[in-house]
Amino acid sequence: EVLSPEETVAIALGSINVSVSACVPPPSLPRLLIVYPWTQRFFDNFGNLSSPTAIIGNPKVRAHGKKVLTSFGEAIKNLENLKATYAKLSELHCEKLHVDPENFRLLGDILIIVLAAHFTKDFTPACQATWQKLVGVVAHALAYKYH
Ligand code: ZNH
Repeated sequence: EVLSPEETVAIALGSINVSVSACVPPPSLPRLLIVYPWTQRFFDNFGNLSSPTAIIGNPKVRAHGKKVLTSFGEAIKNLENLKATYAKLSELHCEKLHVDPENFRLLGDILIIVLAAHFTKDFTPACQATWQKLVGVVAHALAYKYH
């Protein structure tokens, strides 16, 4: 079964709305810090990150994860103009935070795993295909100022 681009975007938007409105805490950032522990070094001012439980319960991690997901939502509203939308953030991550852009890809894959775990059979291959594109263009736009 082949979905139109409009349908796949609608599904993508739908899943963001569902996860936000159902108040599911966006667990992508804690998962990134647990699965790829070296990413913790960017957050050494966030307090206790000594175990998966500490990371999941850490309010700063939670708040920052929400910030990142909200910013991700902005991407969906500005797909036509992503580079400009993320120009400032790209500069921040490159020049001030020194986050290797490889980490944007890792976070994108984590987000997809989180969505798959949450939406189970509703997260169809077509839906995944849309999300893979979305996290790909977001990572690309965020890495834009790294040259
Ligand atoms: Zn990031 C910050 C987004 C990824 C690290 N970030 C940030 C912010 C935002 C973002 C919005 C805020 C800014 C201001 O405040 O101005 N990110 C984002 C996105 C993404 C990201 C969208 C993807 C998708 N990051 C990331 C990663 C990492 C990071 C991957 C690592 C690993 N960030 C970061 C840091 C910071 C940020 C460190 C700072 C924090 C604080 O607060 O300190």
